[in-house]
Amino acid sequence: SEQLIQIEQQGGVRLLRLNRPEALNAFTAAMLGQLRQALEAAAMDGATRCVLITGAGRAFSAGQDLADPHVAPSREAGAAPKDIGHMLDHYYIPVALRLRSMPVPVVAAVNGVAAGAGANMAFGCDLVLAGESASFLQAFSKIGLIPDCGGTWLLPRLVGRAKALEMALLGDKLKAVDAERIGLISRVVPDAELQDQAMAIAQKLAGMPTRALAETRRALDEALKLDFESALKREAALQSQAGFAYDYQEGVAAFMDKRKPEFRDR
Ligand code: T3D
Repeated sequence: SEQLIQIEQQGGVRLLRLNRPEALNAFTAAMLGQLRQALEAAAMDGATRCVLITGAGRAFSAGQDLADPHVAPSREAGAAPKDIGHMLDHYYIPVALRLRSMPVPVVAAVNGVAAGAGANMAFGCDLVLAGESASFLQAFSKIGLIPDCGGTWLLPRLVGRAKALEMALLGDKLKAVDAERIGLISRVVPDAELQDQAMAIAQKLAGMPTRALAETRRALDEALKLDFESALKREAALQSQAGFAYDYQEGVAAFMDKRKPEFRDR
């Protein structure tokens, strides 16, 4: 079957490339199914220590494919309206949840426009790099929808209510440099350097204590739901587990011996 997600392995990094360039990598059910499978496979593979997601062609992703007859409103008079909630429940939510619960860090290399669910998929990754010509837009409001794929949760936390609502209500394009300025993404780099810089960061993360990195993401996400004292206690519980792990022993030993650590926990 057609490879809507291209998969490559480079050392400890699993590269997933959204691959419907002729449709700006707009998501279909088949593509989201393949993305979910690719994430599951990466999570299962002990040799994969970081996942890098990017797009083929000139876009990262234009979000939901609006030409998909399963979700596009029918133009026939009297036709029953489509239940697009079904698409979210069965395709978008599993992918969004998996991205945020991966046992390894996830890096997005945003190579062009990221719209709607395409943008929010990127914001759900742990580190987001973008090329100078990339842009981000919520797009939903322009077609009568609300931000999904985590947009309502992610945006206010990333950039605060004012900028979140500006993006969600107007739905306008935000340039990569502006996205970096308001703290929406990690960094913007020259287009020609995006893939190499993103891969270098992914390789760096792959060489780090991966389990601790995934637990760090978990601790941060959980802390958002806790009061300060509860967060301190949650940190202590997770830190206690980290302290029993091989990587902590190896990290300290390597530091004392002034040598490069070889982490292996995942
Ligand atoms: O429905 C559900 O299941 C609920 C879930 C919803 C999640 C969502 O993501 S809803 C939001 C969906 N996305 C959008 O509304 C974005 C629509 N696209 C755009 O606003 C623009 O295309 C872009 C800003 C992304 C890019 O603009 P530009 O000027 O660089 O390119 P273009 O010329 O507009 O697009 C190029 C082609 O891609 C064009 O087709 P053509 O004329 O060459 O045959 C365009 O129609 C097509 N295209 C772009 N986005 C989509 C798309 N085709 C289908 N679905 C798209 N989302």
